[in-house]
Amino acid sequence: MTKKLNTSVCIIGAGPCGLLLSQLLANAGIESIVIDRKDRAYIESRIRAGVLEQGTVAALEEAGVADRLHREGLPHTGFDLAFDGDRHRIDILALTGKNVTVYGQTEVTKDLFDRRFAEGQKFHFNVEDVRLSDLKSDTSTVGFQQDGATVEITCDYIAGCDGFRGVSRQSIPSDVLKTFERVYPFGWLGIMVEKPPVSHELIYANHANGFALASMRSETRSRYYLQCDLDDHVDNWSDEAFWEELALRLGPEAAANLQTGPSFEKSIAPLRSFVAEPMRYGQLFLAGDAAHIVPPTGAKGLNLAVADIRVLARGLVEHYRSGNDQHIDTYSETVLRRVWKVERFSWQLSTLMHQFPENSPFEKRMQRAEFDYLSQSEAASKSIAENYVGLPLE
Ligand code: RFL
Ligand code: PHB
Repeated sequence: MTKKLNTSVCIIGAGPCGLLLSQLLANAGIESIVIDRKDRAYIESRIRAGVLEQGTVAALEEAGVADRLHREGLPHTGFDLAFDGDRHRIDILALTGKNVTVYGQTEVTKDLFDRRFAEGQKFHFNVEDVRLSDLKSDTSTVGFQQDGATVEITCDYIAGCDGFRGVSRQSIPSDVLKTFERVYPFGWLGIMVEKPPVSHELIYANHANGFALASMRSETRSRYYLQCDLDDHVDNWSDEAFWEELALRLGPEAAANLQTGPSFEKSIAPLRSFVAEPMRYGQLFLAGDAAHIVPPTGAKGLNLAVADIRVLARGLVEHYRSGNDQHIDTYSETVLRRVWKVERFSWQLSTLMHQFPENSPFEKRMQRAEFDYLSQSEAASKSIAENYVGLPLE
């Protein structure tokens, strides 16, 4: 027996991208069904991004899910870059008139789930064997298995919001899809700890032993990262070893304020730059990590995903309201222009702030010269600041 369903937009993936799209569509009276191969509890517990651009906050406001963010989010007006112990503050507010907000992706996801559940959004969790078909015809189909039954959803459009390892991108024929990739020769070892952050603002540090980042989720919860080898393992890092290395890489001034304690999360993430083009194939639109990945150094992944959704939702709403397809027809070119600029920034900041095993003494001097230039030039600092707070939507 096949269970047959129909909707306007079938959204694959209940990460921040898919949830925000379903909310923006619902606000405009457009029906969607969201499917995910995991369940709500699993999705909500994934610890990831922490820094929201002003445009991301505006999108969450527009969606009507920013009340808690405004109560609990921490507005940040600057951050520090450190190089072998020297520190330079990028005053993003003074340089751009904008700020960023520290508010975890887990919280964004919770707020979106709460609202979607309260409004009766249709979800299918724990789906398996998802297949997309008829992408080039007016009615497309998403089929999957759930609790041993076959389900088929027919729809006008499919939103592929299923992350880097999802099925949507793979459903685009290989002679159509072009991919661009750079894999970095190191990872980030991250920990979360119930202790006040070492500094009120983020510190990105390049030390001879490797990169370190001091971040936070609140005034009592800190998030720290260390550059590590790709084949490293969390079991190689006791909390004590982590604290010792972090103190060394952040430098004595910051280390003097470091409050240590038992970590309650420890994981290693690889770093990658990746773009897939085009981001539309027939009735399928790709958005977020399904289409592009940035290394986390610029804090851009979630923000870029939200920017895609703002453009996609605008196009879909216009289609259903007035039959005007101009924005959905230009979706891929429009978002890709911004995607590449954000890829450039994330790659550049990653290149400046990490120790690359293949770097010669010349490249190391180049990194140092770039840091010195940044520290002395308002123009260079402004360029970093305007990218960090978020480039305008196209
Ligand atoms: P997600 O969050 O990966 O969600 C995709 C969803 O799709 C589901 N899925 C499927 N569902 C059905 N069928 C299939 N075949 C499926 N395959 C997958 C998955 O279960 C999942 O629920 O993608 P989305 O929505 O595009 O959101 C992207 C963001 O999650 C990501 O870009 C950020 O987390 C990146 N990122 C950061 N971004 C920032 O903007 N600021 C940051 O400070 C920041 N820090 C980070 C980060 C990512 C990190 N890691 C671990 C990758 C720090 C880290 C360490
Ligand atoms: C985080 O808090 O997880 C975080 C902050 C800034 C980044 C990356 C990750 O650039």
